[in-house]
Amino acid sequence: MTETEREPIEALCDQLDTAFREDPRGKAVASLLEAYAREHSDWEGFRHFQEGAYTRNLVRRTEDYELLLLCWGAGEESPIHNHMGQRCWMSILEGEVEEVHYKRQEDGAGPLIEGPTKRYKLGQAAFINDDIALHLVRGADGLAASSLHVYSKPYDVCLVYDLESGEESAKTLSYHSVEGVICGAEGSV
Ligand code: CSS
Ligand code: FE2
Repeated sequence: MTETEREPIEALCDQLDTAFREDPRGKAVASLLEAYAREHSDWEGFRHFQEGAYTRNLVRRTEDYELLLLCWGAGEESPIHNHMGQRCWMSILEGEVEEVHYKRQEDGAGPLIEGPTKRYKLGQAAFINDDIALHLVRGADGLAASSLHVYSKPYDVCLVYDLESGEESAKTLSYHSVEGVICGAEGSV
C-alpha cells in the first residue's frame, strides 16, 4: 500500500509514533486527535457497542502509547478511576461526552470530593493525569457517544474508587475488540 492509500487512522498512528518519539510528553497529541476527529470517519471499523457496559476497542498499542476507541452506550459510564501515573488524551468522534472530576480527601479516607463537570463536543480534545483529578466519563445527557483515547504509556490495570467511602480497588482493563476484531471481553472500565 502506498502512503496515499493509507487510511487516515493509520496515518494518525504514524503521526503518534513520531510525536512520542520526538517528545515523550506528547505535546502534539491533542492537536493530532482534534484534527483527526474533525476530518475523518474511518474509525467506524473500530466502533462496537455492547449492552450494559462501555467498550474499549484497541486501534494500536506500542511501547509508548495505546490508541483506543471507546463506545459509550446510552446511560453507560466508567467507574471513578485514576490513570496510573500516565497521561490520557480524549477527543470526541460522535455525540458529546462529559467527565466529572473527583479528588480524594487529604488523608485518602472518606467520601470523594466532587469537582467540575466538563462537556466535550465533536472534535474537541481533553487531557487528564493523576495530578489533575480522578474522573468518571460518560455520554452527555445519558446519550450514546464515541471517543478516541490515547494513553501514554499503556497500562492494563487501573484503580477505581467508591464515591461514598473513598476506598480504592484495582481493576483489570480489557479490550472488547483488537484492530476491529471482537475478542469477547466481558465488561470494561
Ligand atoms: N480510562 C478509561 C476511560 S475514561 S479516560 C478507560 O480506558 O477505560
Ligand atoms: Fe479516564
